[in-house]
Amino acid sequence: MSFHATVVTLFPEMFPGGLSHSLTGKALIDGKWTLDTVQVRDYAQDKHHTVDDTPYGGGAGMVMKPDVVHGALEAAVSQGTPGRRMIYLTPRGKPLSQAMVRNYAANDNGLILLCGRYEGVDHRVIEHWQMDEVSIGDYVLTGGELPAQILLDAVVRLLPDVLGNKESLEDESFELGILEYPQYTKPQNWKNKIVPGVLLSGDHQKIANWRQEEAERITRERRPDLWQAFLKSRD
Ligand code: 6GU
Repeated sequence: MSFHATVVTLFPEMFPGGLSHSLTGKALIDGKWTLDTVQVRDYAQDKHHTVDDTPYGGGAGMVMKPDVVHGALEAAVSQGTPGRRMIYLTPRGKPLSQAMVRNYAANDNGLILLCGRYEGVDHRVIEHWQMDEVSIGDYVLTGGELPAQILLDAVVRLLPDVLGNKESLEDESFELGILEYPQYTKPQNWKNKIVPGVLLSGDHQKIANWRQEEAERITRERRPDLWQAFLKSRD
């Protein structure tokens, strides 16, 4: 039994999309996780296959109908092991963090991901299924399909035996609470830009110290929010 993702969407042809490449694609082929989709439109109730309607209270755009989305979610639930968390991708959601990703990856059963389009989904369905509402950041996209792929990418790389090198996991930004130090490779001189000498010194302690200082400096400059949390975690 492996981690099973079911994506509920009006655009199933967008999947696996980016997830069919690189590490996540290899892991998919190797059966370390599985993916299926549910086409929301298949659960429309009328001959025109209507999936949306105007919002109560007025305003722009359309809202995905609760009965239709509910039917699609019931189908999704029946396609996997009981006990999967259900996530609604929406810009109104809680911002996705590495801590949340770790949590989702720890549930062996997998996930059900609902992708909103238009102005979103009737809120009663979200409440009924007690879904987590998750956003990938403070900007607006046309739908939840790309966010669902981003969330799955972040989760799948944490599944057992997906990432070759365990160390690269432990060392990484967000696991440590700060951003990563800059990296360099050959040639040593490129367009008259020289690789920092300490990296060629062979002194592992000096290299580790330099990298730590660089990581802290860049975090202080770019992410005062992470920096404050990092300082707090140290005392
Ligand atoms: Cl999850 N959905 C949409 N439509 N826009 C977003 C988002 C999600 N997260 C950030 N922007």
